[in-house]
Amino acid sequence: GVLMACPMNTYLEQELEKRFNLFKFWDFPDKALFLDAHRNSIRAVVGNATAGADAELIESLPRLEIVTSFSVGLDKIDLAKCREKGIRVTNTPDVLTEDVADLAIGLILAVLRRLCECDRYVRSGKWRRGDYRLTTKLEAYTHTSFLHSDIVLSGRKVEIPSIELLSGLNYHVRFTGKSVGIIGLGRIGMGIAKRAEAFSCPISYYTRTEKSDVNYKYYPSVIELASNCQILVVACPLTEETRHIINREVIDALGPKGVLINIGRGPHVDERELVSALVEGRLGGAGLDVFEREPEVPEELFGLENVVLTPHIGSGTVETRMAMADLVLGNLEAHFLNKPLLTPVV
Ligand code: 8YV
Repeated sequence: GVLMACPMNTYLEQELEKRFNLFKFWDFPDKALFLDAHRNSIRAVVGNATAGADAELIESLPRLEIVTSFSVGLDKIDLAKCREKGIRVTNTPDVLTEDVADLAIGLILAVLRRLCECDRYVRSGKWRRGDYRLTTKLEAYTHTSFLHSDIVLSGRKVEIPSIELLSGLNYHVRFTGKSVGIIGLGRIGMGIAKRAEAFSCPISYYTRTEKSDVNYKYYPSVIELASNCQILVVACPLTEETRHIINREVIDALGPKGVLINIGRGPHVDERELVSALVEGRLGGAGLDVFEREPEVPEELFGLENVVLTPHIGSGTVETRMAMADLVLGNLEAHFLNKPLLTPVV
């Protein structure tokens, strides 16, 4: 038997149903009763970013052999417990890297160019009715101090007028050339860096240990990174060490001209602090795909046009979700045929 921890993907569910005796945990409101009846027939758990296998579930399944996660993040799986019990663990790396990196760039553009506000403006009929408050705000930069900075475009260094990001990001500002700081320079972080390079952005990063094989500027602390970039992107795994890695101090270092992008996990950010900083205009803006208590999103954010909110869709394209499902199925098949796992973690 295979236990699916929560609903995640219809194709995966159908394929699991074809191949295994599939139990859908959410079909059984009384978990204890369910486990009493089926604990001895479950040999695999399929989890994701919402539900995985904690110590309690692992302990209650004496015949559990493998936990396959429909996610690259493993924060919902007790890896130490799995190691201790000789339970194998797999995830879905690589196949989702490009989509998550794409979304990070999409959120940056959406926040800086206020794409969602613009869309709401057109749909509301204001443009047609001649309410030009939004479109004139676009040009409001003429009232602000103009700075000049050198940036490299298409390999050529050119002088281009640019403005600083303004307090509370009340203006539509350029992405090209803005400095981007990345927390975590793994597959996804590198994908974001490569894309931001194409926008002529100076890239810096924070990881526990400096990378010897990249030319981006390294900062040995998140505070230093945040103090030296305009757009800060969270792209590291969620661990005890990285929980609330974005705290008040970091938010203040990023400041009223800075933008926070989170495509990692909600608990990377102290959400109370983030909300108050945004509401008080101490942070320029934010693009958030993940939240501390999904699907709960702080309602204080709903009225802020310098904030863009998406419902944890980083890997959510047809192509990637299909590839992730195939990896889960491939790992289960390999395991039960005694073959090497495709993407083993434990
Ligand atoms: C998914 C994710 O959204 O890979 C991860 O770590 O968070 C996502 O890909 C999730 O697991 C889908 O069910």
